[in-house]
Amino acid sequence: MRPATHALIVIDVQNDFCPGGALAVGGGDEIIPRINALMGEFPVRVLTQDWHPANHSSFAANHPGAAAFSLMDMPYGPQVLWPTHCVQGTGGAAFHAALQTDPADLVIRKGFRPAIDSYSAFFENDHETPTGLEGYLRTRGVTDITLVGLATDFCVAYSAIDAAGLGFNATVLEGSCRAIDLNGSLSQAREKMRAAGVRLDA
Ligand code: VGL
Ligand code: ZN
Repeated sequence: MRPATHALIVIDVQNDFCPGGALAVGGGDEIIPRINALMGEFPVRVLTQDWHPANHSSFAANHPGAAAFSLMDMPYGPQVLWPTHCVQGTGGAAFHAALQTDPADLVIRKGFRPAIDSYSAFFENDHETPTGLEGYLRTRGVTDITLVGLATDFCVAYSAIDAAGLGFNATVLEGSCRAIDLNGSLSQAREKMRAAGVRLDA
């Protein structure tokens, strides 16, 4: 067991990000057995859930004529327009059935405001609006955060970079993540994580 100050954050292991889902990440379900095992090693365990209303502004379908995976300028910066995914209360938004959710201390939902996306578990895409996770972790005395889940180059990377920026020791276990890799986004995300002081481990 790791020290009491170490938290595991499991990012978005939901049906829509796994094979057969609306925004499937290749091999997304392969990481689940290792994540289940990791949960037994950490005294603090948090799951995140991408949780969008049907009218969410990150969905291409809500912008007539816009193609999925195109970029749109939002008041908070450029935003990828995604296929409709992880709609609140749908099967696609549910955790994958193989993920053990009982060991989780906290489930944090993000992306529920229609006008703004939230890749990071800590801040929405304006890099300002907090999710509340920082307060939870600090009040539990957490100093070290290990991140796993989906997708490496979006929600995992944004969460890890924010964790490092907030002063946590942040490690991403890349073997327990899978990437979308949209136009080189994986190599870019790895560069940005390294530059932010995130440790990348297998
Ligand atoms: C994610 C795109 C849109 C993720 C969530 O979990 O990485 N990516 N919403
Ligand atoms: Zn999303």
